[in-house]
Amino acid sequence: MREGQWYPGNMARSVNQLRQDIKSVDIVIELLDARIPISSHNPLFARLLAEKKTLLLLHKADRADPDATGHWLSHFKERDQDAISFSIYDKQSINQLMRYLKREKSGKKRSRFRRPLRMMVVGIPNVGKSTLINYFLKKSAVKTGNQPGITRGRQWIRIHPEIELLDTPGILWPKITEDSSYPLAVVGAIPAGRYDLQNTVSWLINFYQENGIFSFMQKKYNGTGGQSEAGLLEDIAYKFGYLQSAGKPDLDRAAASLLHDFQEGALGRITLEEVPV
Ligand SMILES: Nc1nc2c(ncn2[C@@H]2O[C@H](COP(=O)(O)OP(=O)(O)O)[C@@H](O)[C@H]2O)c(=O)[nH]1
Ligand SMILES: [Mg+2]
Repeated sequence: MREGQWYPGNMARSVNQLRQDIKSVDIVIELLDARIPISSHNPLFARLLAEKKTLLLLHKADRADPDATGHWLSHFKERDQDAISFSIYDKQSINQLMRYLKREKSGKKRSRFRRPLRMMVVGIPNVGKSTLINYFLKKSAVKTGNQPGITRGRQWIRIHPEIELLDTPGILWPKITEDSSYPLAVVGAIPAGRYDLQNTVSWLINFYQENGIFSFMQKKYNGTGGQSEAGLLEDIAYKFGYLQSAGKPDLDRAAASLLHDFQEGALGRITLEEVPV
C-alpha cells in the first residue's frame, strides 16, 4: 500500500502546514498508540521535530499491557526522551500531562517571552488527537465562559492561564512497511477496506498463539474448535449466527467481529510491539 493513498488532501501541503505550525509552538506532543509504539511513529515526524522539544504520549494506554508500557517508558527515559503513559479515560494521566506542561512553562520563566507556553498535538490518523484536543476545548470552555482564550487566525485553546494548545492537530499518515502494516490495521489506524481482513486477523490470531494467550480468545468465544485459526473463526461464526445461505459459517464476518473485539479491548490489554532488544 502506498503512503497517503487513502487520505484526502495533498501531502506536500499538509507537511508544509505542519512545518509552519511546529515553528509557532514551544513544544510538540506526539501521540503514539501504546499498543504499537514503533508502527504508530512516522519517521518523518522525527525529522520535522529535530530541533523542537517533544513529549511522547503513549496514548490509549488503557488498551495496552501496563507492563509493556512500563518497559517503553524506561526505554524512552534511557534515551532522554520525555514520555507519559496516557489515556483520555484516566484522569491521573491527564493530571500528569498538566503537571508536565506547567513544569515546562515555569522552566521558561526567565525567557524574555512572557507569553503562554504554546503547544500542538501531532500523530497518525485515529491515534486520538481530536479526542485530546476536544477534551481541552470542552474543559476550557467550561472554565472561562464564552470566550475561552481563543484568538483569531490560527486558533489557540487556553488550557491553563499560561498554556495554549493549537486547536488543529498535525496529521501524518503512518509509514506502511512490511512489518508495520498488520499492527497498524489491527489497532484501526488503517481504514476498513484498505487492508486484507483475513490476513490481518490471521496475523492477530498468530500473535496470540505465539505469545501463549490464544486460550483467551477461545474462552471468549466458548471455543470448541481446538487450536486452529479456522476452528476459532468457525466458533465465532456459530456463536453469533454468522451463517451463509447454505448454513456455512461466514468467516469474513467472524474475522471482522474478532478484530472489532480486539479494538474494543474485549480481548485483553495487549501490546503488539515490544521494546527492541
Ligand atoms: N481506548 C481509548 N480510545 C481512545 C482514547 N482516546 C481516543 N480514543 C478513541 O480513538 C478513536 C480515534 O480518536 P480521534 O480522536 O478521532 O483520533 P484522531 O484521528 O487522531 O483525531 C476514537 O474512537 C476515540 O474514541 C483513549 O485514551 N483510549
Ligand atoms: Mg481527528
